[in-house]
Amino acid sequence: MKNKIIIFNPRSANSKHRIPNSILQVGASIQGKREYIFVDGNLEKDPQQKIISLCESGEYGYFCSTVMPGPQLRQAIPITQELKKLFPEITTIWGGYFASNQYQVCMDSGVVDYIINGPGDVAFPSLLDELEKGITTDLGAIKNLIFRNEKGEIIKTAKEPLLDQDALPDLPYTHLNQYYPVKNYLAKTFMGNTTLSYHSSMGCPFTCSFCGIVPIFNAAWKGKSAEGMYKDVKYFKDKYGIDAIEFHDNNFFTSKKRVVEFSKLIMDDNIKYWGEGRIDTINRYSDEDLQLMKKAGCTMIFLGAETGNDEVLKQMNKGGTQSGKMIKEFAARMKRVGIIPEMSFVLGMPAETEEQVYKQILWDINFIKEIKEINPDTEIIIYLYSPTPTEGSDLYQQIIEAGFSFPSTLEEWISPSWENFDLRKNPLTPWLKPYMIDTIQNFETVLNGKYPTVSDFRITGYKKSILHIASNWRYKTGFYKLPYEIKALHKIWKYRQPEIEGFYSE
Ligand code: B12
Ligand code: SF4
Repeated sequence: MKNKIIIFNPRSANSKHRIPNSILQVGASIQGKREYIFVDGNLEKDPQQKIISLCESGEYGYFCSTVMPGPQLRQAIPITQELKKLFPEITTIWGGYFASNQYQVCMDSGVVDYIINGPGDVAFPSLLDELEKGITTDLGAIKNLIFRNEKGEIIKTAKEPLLDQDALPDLPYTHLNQYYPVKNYLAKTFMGNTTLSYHSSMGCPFTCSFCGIVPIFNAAWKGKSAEGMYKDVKYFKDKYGIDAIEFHDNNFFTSKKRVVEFSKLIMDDNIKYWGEGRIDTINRYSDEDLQLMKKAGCTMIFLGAETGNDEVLKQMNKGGTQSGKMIKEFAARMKRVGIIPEMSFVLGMPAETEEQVYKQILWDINFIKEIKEINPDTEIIIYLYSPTPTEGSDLYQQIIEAGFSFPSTLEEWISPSWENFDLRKNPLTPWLKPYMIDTIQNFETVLNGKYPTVSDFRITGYKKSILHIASNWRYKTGFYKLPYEIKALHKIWKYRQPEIEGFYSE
């Protein structure tokens, strides 16, 4: 029977691969009901050949891929294209952030048949049921789906409210283990030797106009209960001896009650943890809450500071109550508590004139230096603003008026400049001039020299001191131009940049 399913995770990083939670959750939705295989592009030498061989067996009817922007496109696009050429009868289904946000270009490519738009827990099995029946007239009733109707029009169905996350089936770790040993995904990080990557909630209650998750969740958020999370953590502690967790949630700290309860539950387990949150949300936690979290293992929190400029924060539609003043106070608070704040800044937002764009960049550079003054342990991540189309926002209107447009073919998305765009390193935004990008990148090099990230545990001792001395005069005088000597040291010691490599690994 030709109805087995391939669920593919295209290569997303060069090493230390995280457990592929996206495809695990897709697998969970059909576990025990349908026959499927996981293919992890991170761990296959030649995933294309592997997938072709599977299809040649004649047993597979579906090729399903998760697709994030950036490096995953490099495998997802050519493999899907080749497969459609060789096996046109195989149904191709994409899901994930790229497929959902850039659905038009995916559907126009002629190689993607269906897209799951956001959570696939119900949509994916429902689509398979419909396709198996052989009649596809009811597709419009399936929520979170994008398809072409008989007239060839692209239809985006209604969104499904977020599900009770505790009611979702367990992730099929045992099934994954048949193909790729789960223990190999538990990475050594700056927090511990065996780090679990875990996703405990869906969505985010905010609508920042620059963020790619907004069109998918429309300000909705739902999390697993503290007990539900702890049950999974305990499983990994007992079976694999984990000593650290990276929470991959978009906004882990949304519910204080949940975070505090979870912290109490893991208090004696000797597990460190890291997660992403908002400054204004966590600033509402009391000192006692923060101390309890620290004691339970909360080591570092990734925070979207974005900018210290209140006007620009408004333009970003950051929502909530964040301000430049709050960012500074928060950095000081974290210093007292002993949790490392990892603040990301987005530089290069559009403005009315070129002069204003540059002035804002210089202003933010000074702001970052002030933060470092207040709490030198603060980790700084700098991104260049890479627009994500949250259609309808003022910012979207502004970037379109400024002459920005997205690629109209999948091939263009894998060209080197667009790949860099996805990595938020080369934004292709017309208002950002090369000299501005130089200033930002040179400052970043000097900053990383003076304060190497703690997440790179290779840069310690004398290496740290040499880098510090080499960068100090530049940092103090503001002379960031051509910092070749620091770049050379970074190259020799293979300095890692969390903003490019993502998360924490060797
Ligand atoms: C883990 C992760 C990574 C990992 C690898 C992921 C992997 N697959 O191996 C790494 C660290 C490599 C990574 C890198 C990047 N990432 Co990333 N990443 C994530 C993160 C934190 C978690 C993904 C995850 O596991 N989610 C859990 C699963 C269960 O949720 P899900 O993916 O949404 O899956 C559900 C649905 O989407 C759907 N679905 C998804 N795939 C599929 C496939 C099929 C067939 C079906 C039917 C359904 C389906 O069903 C699932 C279950 O309901 C997300 C944020 C987030 N919380 O999701 C960002 C996120 C996806 N990343 C993002 C980005 C931009 C990147 C980068 C490209 C850029 C950057 N600087 O961060 C880099 C690339 C850097 C590099 N060198 O590789 C953005 C995408 C935003 C956008 N504009 O679309 C996100 C949303 C973070 C953010 N808030 O900005 N990332
Ligand atoms: S708070 Fe963070 S995750 Fe939520 S919409 Fe804003 S940037 Fe995106």
